[in-house]
Amino acid sequence: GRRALHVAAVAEAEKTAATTRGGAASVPAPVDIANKLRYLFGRNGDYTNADAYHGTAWSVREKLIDSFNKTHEHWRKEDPKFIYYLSAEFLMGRSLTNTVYNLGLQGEYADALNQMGYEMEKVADAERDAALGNGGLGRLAACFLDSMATLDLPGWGYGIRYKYGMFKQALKNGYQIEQPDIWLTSGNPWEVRRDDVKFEVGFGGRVERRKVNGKEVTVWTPSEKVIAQAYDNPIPGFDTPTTSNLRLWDAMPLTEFDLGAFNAGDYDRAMLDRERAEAISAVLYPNDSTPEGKELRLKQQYFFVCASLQDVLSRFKAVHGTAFESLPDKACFQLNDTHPTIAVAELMRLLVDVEGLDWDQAWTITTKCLNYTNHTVMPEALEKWPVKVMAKMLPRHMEIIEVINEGWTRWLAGHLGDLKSEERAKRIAAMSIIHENPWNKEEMLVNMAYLAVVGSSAVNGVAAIHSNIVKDEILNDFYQIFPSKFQNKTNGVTPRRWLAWCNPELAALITDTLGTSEWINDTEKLAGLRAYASDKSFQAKWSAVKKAKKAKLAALIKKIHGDDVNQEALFDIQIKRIHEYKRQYLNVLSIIWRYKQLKKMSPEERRKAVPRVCVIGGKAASAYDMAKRIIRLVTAVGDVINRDPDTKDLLRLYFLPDYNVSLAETIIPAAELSQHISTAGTEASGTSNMKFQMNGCLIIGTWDGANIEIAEETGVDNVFVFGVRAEEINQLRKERKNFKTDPRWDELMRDIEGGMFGDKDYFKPLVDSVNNMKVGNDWFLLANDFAAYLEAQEEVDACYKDQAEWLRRSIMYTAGSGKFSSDRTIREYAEDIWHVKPSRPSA
Ligand code: T68
Repeated sequence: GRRALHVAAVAEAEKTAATTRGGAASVPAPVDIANKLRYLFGRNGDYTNADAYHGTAWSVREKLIDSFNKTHEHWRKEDPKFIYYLSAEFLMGRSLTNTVYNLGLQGEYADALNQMGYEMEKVADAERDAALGNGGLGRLAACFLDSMATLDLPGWGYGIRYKYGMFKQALKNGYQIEQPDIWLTSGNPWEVRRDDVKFEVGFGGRVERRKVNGKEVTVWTPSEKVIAQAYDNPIPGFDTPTTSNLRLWDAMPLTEFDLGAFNAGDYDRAMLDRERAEAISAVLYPNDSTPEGKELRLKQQYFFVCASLQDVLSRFKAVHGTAFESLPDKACFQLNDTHPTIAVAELMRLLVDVEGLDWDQAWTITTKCLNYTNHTVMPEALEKWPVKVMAKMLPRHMEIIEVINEGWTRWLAGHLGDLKSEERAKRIAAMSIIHENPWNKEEMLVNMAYLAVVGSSAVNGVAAIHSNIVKDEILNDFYQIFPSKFQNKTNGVTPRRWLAWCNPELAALITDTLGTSEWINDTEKLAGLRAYASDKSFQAKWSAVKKAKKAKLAALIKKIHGDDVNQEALFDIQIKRIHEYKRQYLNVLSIIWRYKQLKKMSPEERRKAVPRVCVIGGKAASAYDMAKRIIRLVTAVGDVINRDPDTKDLLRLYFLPDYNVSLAETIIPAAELSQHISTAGTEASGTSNMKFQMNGCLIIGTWDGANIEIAEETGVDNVFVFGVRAEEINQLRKERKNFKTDPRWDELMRDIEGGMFGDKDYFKPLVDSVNNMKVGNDWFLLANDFAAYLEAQEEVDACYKDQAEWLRRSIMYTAGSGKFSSDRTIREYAEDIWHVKPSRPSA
């Protein structure tokens, strides 16, 4: 069996010497994998796939570290300007496949595993996702790291090493339940703990002025201190010797270093301290929209920002001493949303209180170093911390923010000097970083977005329409004052993970057809596929790949739900966080409508219908009640449809639990239609839309976020666009009360309310949320877009019946996806905002 194979393979391989990307001769991969299993895990032959994964990963890790060391030696010598991407989330997913492909070791390791009796794909499947993020924002950060390394840009990510990442979602009787994501238990081969890199981070306490050598200094004495311990996660670029870094911080108690508490016999207090410290990096907040007003969340934010800034300054000082005026030539920071915005105050504190610079000089440096990306249009989602909370936890930072705000409002008063005093006071109040809570006049708030704008050189949105909304609405007051600060940087995704590695069959066909694999780091070359869009023999090959990927998804559905699905059916997918504004509910309503139509049809009519397999997946924030009801509606409707003998061959609906990065890598290549149907003006960009596009999946969507740019690149006529436009939304919301709903809509509401899918009472609030116009409901205008959506779905069916046309469009999607590589996005950030240049180590 496997054991004999394994022994033979190792013996055979021991005779030959392999060469790694680093150039160093090393033991052949099968021997190395066996060695890792033998000496790190105490195993000897007959491994499970999970064992094989660990052996392989620990073997690959060494090549990765060689590459990392070379890169950083090079960068140390060159001393280029660095970009530091500060993000509370990095949704990395799995690393094995990505690492071997990016390092060019795929063949070597696939062969090694084959010789040992294993399959790379199954082995890779044993890896747990690193789910240190909620959704789009966290995955964007991960794609950016891949592109930064691939483009040889000196840059690191900085974040938190959460012990528990995004919760695992399970279904129990069709309801979401959350389970902890215990991802580190079997060890993490992709990280390196840096025992020599740790910093103190303080909280609370008091602030005093003291005279030191005749100069007044501010001294902050925290009441609580923890240690931030660095873990490095090497990030391999593709087709380059560059391997950069994601440095994540783990929170540890100070008492491990000061055993005083133990000596004093205060064992339990010491243990409580440990727990309190470890809590800081214990868990990712699973909220992807509403800001979490908890103190622990602010602690997390300050924790990683404080450690990261100290780390950067200590490296800067090791080379440049205290010449801080040149800091902006050596370092810049991108704030991924407002989560790291305390960096504005922390950099000021480090420069003024710790390094002794004057305020004005420090302010110039700080604002030159920082930049801010906004990811949301929803005003309630913008972070605001109560002054009381901030003053207690970060007393010195609160003072600094007050001083920044005084300077800012004073400057504004001068700048707006021409306005009448009443108007001027109004404008200043509207832009004050510290302001009243509009819902509770007693409470003062620190507006983190305003702090980020005032403290940054550049502010950007993440798609063209979104950046315009940022300028014209969300931050319009600031835009009027600093028009040139505001930019657009349309998101992108890495074509490595999201096309080449997750869909190697399609990648091979593309490479074959274009005669080069250069499209993997020059996606504009995909445009060459346009010439083949109507070519019958190419269409046949294209379609064969899609079929093979659909078979894999069908196997997954079978594994999860036990059902066989019709693989000739149109695979229709909506995967993303569950949110009212993303309107999964609208999708379900159209599925119910389709079901009802099918029920009414004669057998002949049914024969003409386009069969569909609908898949919905996504997590609901644990406290987001309405989102959880939507999940239950999906599973309840699926239970009815999937069992109905009249319709089950023509329509299925499955909720795929625990949607995450690795599930996306299976689903996206198999998708034929994907849904991006947010209310116009609410989805900042979307990034899965780009992944689907790359994989030749047609889109049904609203004129929102990056859908607009995707449609422009693909050809607007190739996309199923429907619904009201962002410009109309405000007016339509005002007219809500007079809106006359479609009779089909009314019928569906009655069906759900009447218990067609059971759970009447549980679904009642869902019906009310979109149906009770008198109290201003249906905020996301599902009813307004309903008829247009059904019409667009009919167009989808008509198009699918014409497979030549469908395939032509599918090819046009991939051909038009060149713009949406995160390489393009990162090049734009590097040129327009960071002013960071590539620096590649020699191979
Ligand atoms: C997403 N935002 C946008 N937020 O919704 C999406 N928020 O349109 C965009 O494509 C993507 O960012 C990348 O720009 C998020 O994913 C969060 O996950 C989040 C997490 C914590 C707090 C607030």
